[in-house]
Amino acid sequence: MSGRDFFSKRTKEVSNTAYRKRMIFSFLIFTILVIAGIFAWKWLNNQPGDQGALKPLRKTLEVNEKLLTSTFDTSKKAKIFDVKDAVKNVRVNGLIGMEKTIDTSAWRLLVVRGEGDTLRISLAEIETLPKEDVVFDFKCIEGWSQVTHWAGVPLKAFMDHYHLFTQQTLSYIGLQSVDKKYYVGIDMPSALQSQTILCYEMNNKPLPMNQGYPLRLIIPVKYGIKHIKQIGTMYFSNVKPPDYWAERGYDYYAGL
Ligand SMILES: Nc1nc2c(c(=O)[nH]1)N[C@H]1C(S)=C(S)[C@@H](COP(=O)(O)O)O[C@H]1N2
Ligand SMILES: [Mo]
Repeated sequence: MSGRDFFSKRTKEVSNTAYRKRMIFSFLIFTILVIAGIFAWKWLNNQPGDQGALKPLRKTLEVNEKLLTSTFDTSKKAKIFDVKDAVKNVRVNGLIGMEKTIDTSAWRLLVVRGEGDTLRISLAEIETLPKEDVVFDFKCIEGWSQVTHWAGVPLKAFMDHYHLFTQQTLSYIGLQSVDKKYYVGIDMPSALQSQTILCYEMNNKPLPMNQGYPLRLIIPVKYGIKHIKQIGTMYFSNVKPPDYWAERGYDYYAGL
């Protein structure tokens, strides 16, 4: 039939059998799609977990991650605020792996340079290193943020001081709380970024115990989950160090 005929016949009533055929056909397609959907859902849920997310979902996260990290500009900085904008009542959030008290005379930062090769560094020693202030908008994935004021030694300056040069060529830094119950992995470009500090002061005073005394990480290009408090151990690796919140399904990089 010509195009013209076709259009002129469009409004013509379809016969009962043709109508029924179409109904059955549509219904079949619908049924097949529903069944395919159910199977896809079952398949997804039967997939093994991978670091807290179902494997195919974790794969999606990893693809996103590749896109983001390949375009990640290591010179990218967080916005810096004026000290007078910093809040005095700093929120306390997240007390996983936090000791109630820490004996500073006994505390040492353990820096694992390699297997069987660990530096033990006191707080007093860390305090002699170049100190930087960081005032930035601290953001938690729970949805709150506040401008806060911290100070400590830039992680890059710290690593240079202890001649951790080959370690800087590895892909990640792993950090664990003193009791090892909270732990994070940080990609090296973000760790070496100039605003990242090993922090021992808040509002010009020693860190309060529940804010991470004696030493915490402040890494303004990341969400709060990466700002580990009460650091006990630091190590370096080319494989992703275990990460407390990534294991529970959050994005490993948690970048802003
Ligand atoms: N050891 C340890 N560090 C931690 C956490 C934690 O539970 N334990 N929580 C993180 C989260 S989710 C946030 S938002 C910040 C909160 O830091 P604050 O208590 O100084 O506000 O600490 C991070 N560091
Ligand atoms: Mo958080």
